[in-house]
Amino acid sequence: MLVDNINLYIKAGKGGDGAATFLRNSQTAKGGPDGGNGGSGGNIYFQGSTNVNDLREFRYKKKIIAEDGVPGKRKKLFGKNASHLTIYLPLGTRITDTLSGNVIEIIDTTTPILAAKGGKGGRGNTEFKSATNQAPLFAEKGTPGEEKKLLLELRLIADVGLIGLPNSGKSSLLAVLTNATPKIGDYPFTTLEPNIGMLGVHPIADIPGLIEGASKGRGLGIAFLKHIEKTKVLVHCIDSINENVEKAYETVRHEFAQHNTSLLDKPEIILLTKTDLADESTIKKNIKILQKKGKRVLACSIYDQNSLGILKDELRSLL
Ligand SMILES: Nc1nc2c(ncn2[C@@H]2O[C@H](COP(=O)(O)OP(=O)(O)OP(=O)(O)O)[C@@H](O)[C@H]2O)c(=O)[nH]1
Ligand SMILES: [Mg+2]
Repeated sequence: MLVDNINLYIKAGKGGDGAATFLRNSQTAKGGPDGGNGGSGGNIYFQGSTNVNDLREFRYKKKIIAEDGVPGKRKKLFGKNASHLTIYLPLGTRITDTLSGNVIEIIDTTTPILAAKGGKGGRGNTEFKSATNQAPLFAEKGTPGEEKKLLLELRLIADVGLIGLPNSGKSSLLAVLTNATPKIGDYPFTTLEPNIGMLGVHPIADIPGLIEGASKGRGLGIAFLKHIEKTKVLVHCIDSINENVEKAYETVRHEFAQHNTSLLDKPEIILLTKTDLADESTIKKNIKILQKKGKRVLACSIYDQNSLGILKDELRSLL
């Protein structure tokens, strides 16, 4: 389970002030009131989106402020309404209004949720003209936009967890299977924090590589295993050119056992990665060795679309 907590301040736009003006032109020296109304301030909406996977963007963007409405003008000109702002959030985001305690959850991609309402535009003095007051000197002010201090929380339970030794191609796979853009590097421990991406409606997470002794704190340790405890399927990535694929497999399984033995019973696909780097006989030999584990064994390369298609189909049918 990946948890993201973010504090966010939002403020809708203020309504534009109404104008208090009087008609003046070459024919009219002392005309009647002609002040227009102010425009309304911009609303802020939340909307669920499957193109957003996490709350990363809000780690730096702490304040979101919508535009103000434009003030009214002379000649009964109305000020323009400000445009509204929509903030896209991943499905499953919980939003708590820290003042009122109200909680809403983003559950679909279709319904925009009004988070902060823009202020109303003030009426211009034209609207206050009456039988008893032909020349009102005043106009209304626009009202302020709503402002809120929110806590955004995302608890994403990945359906698929990509696991394996460091440098076995987990993040590369996440990048080709989903819309995620994790860091990829030709060295161990490129991934320092789990990444998540969506394969259709299914969240997939990669986690930092595990090494022998991870359960005793070696490498980045095994704390990240908690992120994959609730996944439905594990994809155990093993580099095709690893000289001892069985040892690679058992090393990771051994660290699982130290953390939580229930991980050992999870449905698992064993995936030989980077097949473009190995010759066919090595791949065949390694598949044979791994098949002895009694699991489904697949082989793929991020450069071989066909192999990725097979993997995707297999995952879809398991989910
Ligand atoms: N030729 C080839 N290289 C690959 C393939 N998949 C991954 N790589 C390379 O292998 C290296 C490691 O890839 P990563 O995806 O960062 O591996 P990782 O398992 O996420 O590594 P850590 O985050 O360090 O645990 C990078 O240099 C990738 O470009 C593949 O299918 N073919
Ligand atoms: Mg990685």
